[in-house]
Amino acid sequence: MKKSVIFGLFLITILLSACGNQVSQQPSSSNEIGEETETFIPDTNQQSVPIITEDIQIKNVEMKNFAFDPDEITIKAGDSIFWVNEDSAKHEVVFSSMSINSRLMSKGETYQYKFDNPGTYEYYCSVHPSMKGKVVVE
Ligand SMILES: [Cu+2]
Repeated sequence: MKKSVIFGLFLITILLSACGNQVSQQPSSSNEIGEETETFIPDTNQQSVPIITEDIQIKNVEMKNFAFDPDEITIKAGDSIFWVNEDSAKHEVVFSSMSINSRLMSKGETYQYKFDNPGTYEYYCSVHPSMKGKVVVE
């Protein structure tokens, strides 16, 4: 009798913790922004939505496992990219065509750049030249 009660409590604890994990895993920092913008576009009820939030967007690019994620990203002119270094190694965002660089970024450091002009902008990491990324500005 006692054993079955303890076992039952044990099961409930596992189930609760499993549910808790699923809930906390769902929001991803990089997906959140994308999902928000997708829900904004088909919304024809624009009366309550300020016009500014439609036009200004910041998209995340993670520097993870010696790669940019996503390595190619499309934004609109006036949008910004927000790079976050998730690696313990240092990384640097370098746009050779624009003589722009983030300087070396340690883990947790971020760099943001606003792209005003349409075009395709390739970049790389100065420390790891095989780390390459592309920003397409429409
Ligand atoms: Cu690097």
